[in-house]
Amino acid sequence: MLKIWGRLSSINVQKVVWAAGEAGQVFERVDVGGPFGGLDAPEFRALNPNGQIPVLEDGAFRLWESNSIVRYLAARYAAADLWEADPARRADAERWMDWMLSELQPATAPVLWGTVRKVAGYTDPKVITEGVKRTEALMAILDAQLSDRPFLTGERFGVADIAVGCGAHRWLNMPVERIARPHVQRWYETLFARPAAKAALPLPIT
Ligand SMILES: N[C@@H](CCC(=O)N[C@@H](CS)C(=O)NCC(=O)O)C(=O)O
Repeated sequence: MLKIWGRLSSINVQKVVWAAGEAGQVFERVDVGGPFGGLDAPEFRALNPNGQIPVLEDGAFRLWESNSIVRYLAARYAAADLWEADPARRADAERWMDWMLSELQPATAPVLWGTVRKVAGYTDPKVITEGVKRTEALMAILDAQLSDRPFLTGERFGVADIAVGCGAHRWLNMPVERIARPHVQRWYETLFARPAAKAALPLPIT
C-alpha cells in the first residue's frame, strides 16, 4: 500500500492525496509536520533530507517534491486518465504545475499566514494587501485560461487541475475580498465535486 507522509493542512500534501485518490490508490497517510512535528527525526530525514512534506513511499521507492509525486502517481497508476503521453500536451500541463509552485503558491502563502494562521510578521495589513494584489493578477491569468475550456489544459481533467486546483481552493476560501472570477469559480466547483478532491481539501482551510 502507498504511504504518504504529511499533515493534510499542507497544500503540497493535498496535491498528493488528491492525485492518489484520482488514481484509485488506497494509501496510508502519516501526520507529520506543522503541529505534529517529526520532520527533524533522523528516520524522517532519511526519507527526505530537506525535512519537508510530502514524501511518498511506494514499496522501496521513495519520492519527495509534491509535483514530482503527482506526476509519478499519474504515470504509474493512471496513465490512461491523468497522464499525457504526447510531449506537447504533457509540457502544457507541467507548465501550470510549475506556475503553481513558482507563482501562485508564493503569492497566496503570505495571505494565508496573515489572515488564517496569524503568523507573526504576516498579520500586517500591508503584507496581506500586497499578497492579495499579487494573487489577483495571477487569478486574472487563470480566469482567462479557463474562459474557453472546461479544464486547464483543455477538455480533460488532469494533473494541472490538481496542482492549481489546490491553490484555488485555498484562495477562494480565505477571509479576504476577491474580484469575481466566473470561469475560475465554475472550474473550482467542478473540481470540488470530485470525491477525491473533497477527501483531499479540508474545509475550513487552516
Ligand atoms: N517544493 C516542496 C515544498 C515542500 C514544503 O514546503 N512543505 C511544507 C508544507 S506545505 C513543509 O514541509 N513545511 C514544514 C512543516 O509542515 O512543518 C514540495 O512541493 O513538495
